[in-house]
Formats: sequence, C-alpha cells, structure tokens
Amino acid sequence: MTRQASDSLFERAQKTIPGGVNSPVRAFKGVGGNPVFFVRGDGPYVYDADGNRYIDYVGSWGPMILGHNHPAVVEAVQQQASSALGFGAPTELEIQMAEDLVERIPSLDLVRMVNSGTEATMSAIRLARGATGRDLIVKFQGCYHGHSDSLLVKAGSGVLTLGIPNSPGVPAAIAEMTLNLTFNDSNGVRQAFSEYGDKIAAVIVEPVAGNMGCIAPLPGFLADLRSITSAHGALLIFDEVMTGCRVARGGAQELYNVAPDLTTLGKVIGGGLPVGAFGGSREVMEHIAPLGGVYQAGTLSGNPLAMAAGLATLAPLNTDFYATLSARTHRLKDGLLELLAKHGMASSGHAVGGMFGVVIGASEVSHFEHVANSAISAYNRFFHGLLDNGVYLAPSAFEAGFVSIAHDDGVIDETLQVADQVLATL
Ligand code: HOZ
Repeated sequence: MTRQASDSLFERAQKTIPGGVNSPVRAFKGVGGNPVFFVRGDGPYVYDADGNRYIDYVGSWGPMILGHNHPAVVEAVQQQASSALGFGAPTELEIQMAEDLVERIPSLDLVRMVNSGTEATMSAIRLARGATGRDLIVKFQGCYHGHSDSLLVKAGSGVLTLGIPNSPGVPAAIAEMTLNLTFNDSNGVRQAFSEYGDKIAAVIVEPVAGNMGCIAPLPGFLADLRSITSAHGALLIFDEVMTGCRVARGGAQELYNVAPDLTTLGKVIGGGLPVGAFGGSREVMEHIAPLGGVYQAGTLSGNPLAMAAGLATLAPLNTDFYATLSARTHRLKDGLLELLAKHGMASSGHAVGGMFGVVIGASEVSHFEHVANSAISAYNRFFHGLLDNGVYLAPSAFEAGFVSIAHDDGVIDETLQVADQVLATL
C-alpha cells in the first residue's frame, strides 16, 4: 500500500500548521511514520487521499457510533443547512437535545450545550468550585479531561503519547490545585479526603478510562467515589465525553448504576460535529449564569447544525442497539487477545459498550502504570502492520478503540484475519 498523496499533504501541512496537525496525537509521533490524510468515510470504512480503504476503529475518536456517512445524519445536517447555519440565539433543536439527554441520563435535570469536551469539563470544574466554594480538584493519573489548565496535570491521551505529563504554560499555582490519584484505587481517594476533605470541590473521573488505552472501573470503585465525595460535601463529576451514549443508552452511569452530581458529554451527542455539554442536578446547575453567578458562555453553543447531527445520531440508540454493539466489540477484543496469545504475546484488554483497548505486554490493566510499562514498541509495530493492510487503529498505545454498529461480524472477522497475518510477521 502506498501513501504518496498523504505524505505530500503532510509535507505541505507542516509549512502552515504546527506539526502539520490540528491535534497532536494525529501527528503519529507515538507510533512513528507519517499521518494518513483522509478524504471520505462510509460505514465502517475510511478512505485516504491515495484511495486506500481502511476498516476504521478510531471513528472520529468516538462520535461515529452509527458508522461514517450515515444517511439519516447526513440528511438531518443537509436539511438544517438549507434553513440556517446558526443564529447565536435560541432554537427548538436545543430544547429537543436537552430533553433527549435529560430523559436518557436521569442524573441530569439541567444541561448546557458547549462546543467541545474540553469546554464541557473546564466549565464543570468552574461550576464545582463555584457551587462548593472550594478550590481543590481530584483527578486520576492517565485520565484526560481536555486541555484546560486545571485538568492538564499528569493527563492521558496526547500528553502521554508525546511524553509531556505537565504542560509548560500551566501555572504552578493552578497545577497545585489538582490532586492526582491512581485510577481504581479507592483507598488512595479515602486518604486524600482524610487529609484535604474540606478543601476538595470535586472528583472528576472518566468512569471508563479511555485516554490510557481503555480501562474499565474495578467493581465498587465508582460507588466508592460516590460515597466518599458525598460524605465530604464534594461533587462527583463523571467525564462521559467518551462513554456518554457510547457504552450504554444512559452512559457509564447507567451501566455501573452510580449517579454523579455533574456529567460532561461530547462526541456521540454531536454525531461528528463539534459539540460538548455539561449537566447535573438542578441545585448545582442553578449556579450557572444567567441563573447564578458562575459564568460560562459561547457564540456557537447549541449550534443548529450540530444539534441536528446529534439528534439524528441519538435517535436509534436504544437498549438493543447497545447489546449488539457491545457483543461485536467483545468479539473483536476477545479475538485480538486470542491471536496475541497464539503468537506468543502476553496481553490484556477491556471492552465496554462500543469502546475497547488491548495492551500488549501486560497481564493485567487497571491503572496508568500498567499501560505505561507495557510493550509500547510492540503496539507500534502491530499498528503499522494493520495500517499497511487496511485496518486503522488509534495512532497511539494510549488511546481507546471505537466500534460502530456498521462494524458487523464480517468486518470484525476480516479485521481478525488481518491481525493474524500481521502478528505472524512481527
Ligand atoms: N485527544 C483525542 C483522543 N483522546 C485526540 C483528538 C484528535 O486528535 O482528534
């Protein structure tokens, strides 16, 4: 497979775009080589600038739960585009979106639309601080909540991939307000609260970690976070930007039966257009302007094109949909683990709803250190072998994979056949 057109686009891109990309993980720094430039998507497939076809397990990093170019989503966007692209004023579509989300996710009484996951988590943190009158935030190492200052401390995703755990430009005084603990370690959380309990505004967590590979919560971990935060008057924030409407109809909080005070959303709820949201109980959300003094705003928030794409994507997402999606995702993850074992590579992995991760060179994966100490170079060789044979995984061992409903059993089997051939050559 040749990628000359992608290579020359990358060369051109680097002249006017930092690193040639608009988001660092895309630069392939983690896996080596040049990024692929895409032109078109169709169901489970994406096509690059050279016309090569790939089975896509990135899915725009989550939103493409129905597959690429889904007719109902495309039609909804086209129809809205023919009426108006935006007003910076209210529309009924925003109410429909809020009503849909509040119905799906019972912990939401009120929800505010924004334009990205980063905006959603940044706003939720400000709200938590404003509502509690406290400053400290607890997060977990390797969890990524976007790139706002408070949350860019020992984060996951691109900062892990590029090895910049603490970004220059984040003032030390702000970083000191964030306590970093170990994912899946309830005792660590208890200890932090026994020391700083009356100063902690919130614990923010990806209920299924998706930015250090994919790591499911251990039984009881999320429930422990709920009880510890409640006992100390702190808020619990579930960052469901990835998991929301992706692992279950009502997100990870439905799957694990734990209700947070605040939830952040993005990705699936925008159907591929730039969207984020944060919401929670009426009591907490009433601190947000114009009802309360915590300020947050945005010209493009609730943009009608994005609302139309999101509503069309959410419409078919019922309980049966998730049963099918989850079965396919497990089939893929289990198949990959079997193949890795067959080819003599120890590995471990998780699949939750439409998210999965396989870690090569680790027999157990429940927190950041397990992934950090895994065989990253083996993942990178596997990644390139798959890429050259028409399967597109995330270009970093520290990212989750995403399956869409268009990835039927035939597509999964084709992926496993390719993986078998590639692993035989590594
Ligand atoms: N940080 C994103 C994944 N966790 C990558 C975003 C992108 O490159 O589009």
